[in-house]
Amino acid sequence: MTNVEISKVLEEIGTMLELKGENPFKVRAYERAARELETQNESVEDLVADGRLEELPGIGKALVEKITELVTTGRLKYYEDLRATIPEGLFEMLHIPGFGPKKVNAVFSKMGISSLEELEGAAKEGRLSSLEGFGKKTEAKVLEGLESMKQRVGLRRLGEVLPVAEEIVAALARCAAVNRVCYAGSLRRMKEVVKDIDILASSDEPETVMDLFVGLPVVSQVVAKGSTKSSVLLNLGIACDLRVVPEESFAAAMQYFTGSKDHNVHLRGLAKDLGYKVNEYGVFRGEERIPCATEEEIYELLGLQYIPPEMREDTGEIHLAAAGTIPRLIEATDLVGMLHCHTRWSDGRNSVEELARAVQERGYQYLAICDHSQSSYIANGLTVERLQQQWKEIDDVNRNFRGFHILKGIESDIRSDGSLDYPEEILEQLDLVVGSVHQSLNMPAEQMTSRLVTALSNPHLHILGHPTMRLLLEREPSAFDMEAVIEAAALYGKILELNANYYRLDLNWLHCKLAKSRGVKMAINTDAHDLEGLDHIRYGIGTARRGWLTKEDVVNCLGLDDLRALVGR
Ligand code: DGT
Ligand code: CA
Ligand code: ZN
Repeated sequence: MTNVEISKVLEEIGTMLELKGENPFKVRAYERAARELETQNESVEDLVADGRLEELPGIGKALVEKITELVTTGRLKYYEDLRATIPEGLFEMLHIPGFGPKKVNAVFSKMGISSLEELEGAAKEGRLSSLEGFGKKTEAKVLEGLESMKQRVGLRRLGEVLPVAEEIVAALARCAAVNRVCYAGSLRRMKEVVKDIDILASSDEPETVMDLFVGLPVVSQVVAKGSTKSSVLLNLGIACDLRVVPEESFAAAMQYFTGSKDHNVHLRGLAKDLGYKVNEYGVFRGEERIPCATEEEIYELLGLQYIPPEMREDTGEIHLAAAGTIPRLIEATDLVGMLHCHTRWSDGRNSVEELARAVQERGYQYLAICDHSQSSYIANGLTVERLQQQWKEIDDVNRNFRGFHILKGIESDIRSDGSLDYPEEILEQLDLVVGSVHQSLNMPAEQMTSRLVTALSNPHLHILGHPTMRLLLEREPSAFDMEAVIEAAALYGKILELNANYYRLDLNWLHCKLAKSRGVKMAINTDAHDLEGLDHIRYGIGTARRGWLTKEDVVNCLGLDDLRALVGR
């Protein structure tokens, strides 16, 4: 078991104890132990094997026993027994935004509510607000949260789905009976959240391909199996459709099933005016098929430049294509620097050196380390003293690199009044200041707008981090006037972040488009807390392309000297 897996179990025990209203000290002990193991460099399995587990801070005898049982048997009786005593509905309630274990315990122990339905009933009847510490506002929030939960059932985040789709495509591509295979739909358009996976293959032996498809290990249930279309449910919890078409239809089918629907409707109208018919089987003039081997040929036939899938949302791209002015969208290889990453100095998993090596190996020329600032004590934010120690380490590590440079950055909290988290004389010594809101996310919209505008007007701030604070399928964006914030960024010459973490993708693609139209520069940042997090950059690139961004719009496409000049450092 990995450290993260073990720490998840401990964290869940903490949550379950809290759900049961147990002693807070006991709850904290598990939470603390979970954090300790998660940030441990050494493998917990090794520590158990060497009998050194007890040396870790906050890990007493009882915890040693439990962790040992867990890593040696892969199970933990205490955890399983605890879980069996808690109704499943209480776990579901934890997914309601703003509804933590304490509140769940309150409705369960005081009102006997143990399911989402009962909770909704109580809220609708106004009974919830009579509970101590609840009130009308909480009640309204619960209803709102339940509503948004219903909407997100059956949706998954891009970053959860794309790797699985690639695995399926790769497995099909290895089959000799398959000519071409690709995923289409919202996934190919790199939409941040998708409903299902649409896969398309061309083959003369569709049955062989379908047999292979329904037997893949990622499949949990076969819903329908035919020779042209099969539908399955994936372990991931969403559906996947495979359509197998003759080779001559492949390009048209790709175009059709990539969507979006609005783009296709617009395109078909255009085709009709030119005397063509375009559908999923091909392109036709009357009864005659016009051979098109690629999507490029289809667009060309209609007098259009090729339109990248990410742009196919019918927000003006067809006009650009007709005028021949589709921009060359940004690509992952255009990025030369990685900004906003975390190390062990705050809540990341790696040392400065490990992170820098990994970033260099991925082909970048520089890295800005931006750990959390002092107010973020939960994330182990840096006091001035620790920040200065980190600078020393960065200087030392920098001496070991050629053709690669580590910048001293920070992800400073933006406090409720819009101020940053360190005195000026510290801020001015930093190479790069990202400012982000992490607390008081729900202040009134006007107040949040002025908080962000104040931060943008601060001469020491360079980048506004994850501006809306949303977490996809989990937390709604904070309410504020986005136009005003973008205007302020333009006025003060500040950079807005496109946070590439697939839980965030913040700014979203429409905001990116808006920012670009106001001449505001963006930074595509992974906000990585471990090495795997560096690879989330592809989701940021996808979102940037949906927002029509080119490399000229993105500051980490600049060489180091140009970037320094831009931020005045
Ligand atoms: P989602 O909701 O994340 O699955 O989004 P999409 O875009 O993948 O939607 P989906 O899976 O319902 O359909 C895949 C593509 O097939 C869609 O992007 C366009 C095409 N399509 C599906 N139904 C229609 C339709 O009724 N009319 C047209 N023009 N295109 C359709
Ligand atoms: Ca789809
Ligand atoms: Zn942050």
